[in-house]
Amino acid sequence: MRIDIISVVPELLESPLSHSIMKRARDKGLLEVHVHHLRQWAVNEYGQVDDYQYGGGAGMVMMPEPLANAIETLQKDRTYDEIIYVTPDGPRFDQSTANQLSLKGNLIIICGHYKGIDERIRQHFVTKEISIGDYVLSGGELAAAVIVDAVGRLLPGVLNDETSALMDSFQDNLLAPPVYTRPSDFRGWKVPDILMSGDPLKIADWRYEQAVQRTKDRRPDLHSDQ
Ligand code: 6GU
Repeated sequence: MRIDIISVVPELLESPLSHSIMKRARDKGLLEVHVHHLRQWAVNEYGQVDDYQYGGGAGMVMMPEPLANAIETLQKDRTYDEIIYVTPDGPRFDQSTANQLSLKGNLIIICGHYKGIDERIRQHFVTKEISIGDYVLSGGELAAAVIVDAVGRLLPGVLNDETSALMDSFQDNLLAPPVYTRPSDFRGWKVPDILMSGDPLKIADWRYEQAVQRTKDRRPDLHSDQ
């Protein structure tokens, strides 16, 4: 999978996408991330990419021309399955969206700043809008990093047995069960006997029951009786 990100603060994206599992995905060639500085497509020598909004009001708007030129430059080399705009007024990101995006080949992600991007780019270029939650960030970069991480770890070959996504919270709309490691008795707080039993079927049943109970208790909105 290849993801091209258009940003006015590319530095914000480098670190989160260069460590741990994202680093492994990129080193293995399973995930390619290219971050493009929007200023390359600025409208003048001052690097201008934003301007006052028509109709008045505080806050700048990202101009259509640099964004259109950035997208069209990228499109010269390949076709993109989605052009995503990360914005707090988009549909909320979840595991199901991550799963769907992990099946795509090439994506563009546009990171907004200031008051957002000119509406005409949303209408004529953007194919999918995503918000990562009901709160406002100062720019789309951290949201883009969240999306790339959630999608990148699902690509075949990125995770191994130890890190497998199959038991993650939210797969099957269930939260993950509790986990324990050594020592089996820590300050008198003991690991549940069943996990020490060596009986894989009983352990699997216990984990499933715990996952269901946790989901009922903590996230009744996710829980279904099926
Ligand atoms: Cl995608 N961008 C910004 N700026 N704020 C957000 C967001 C995105 N998702 C939630 N808050």
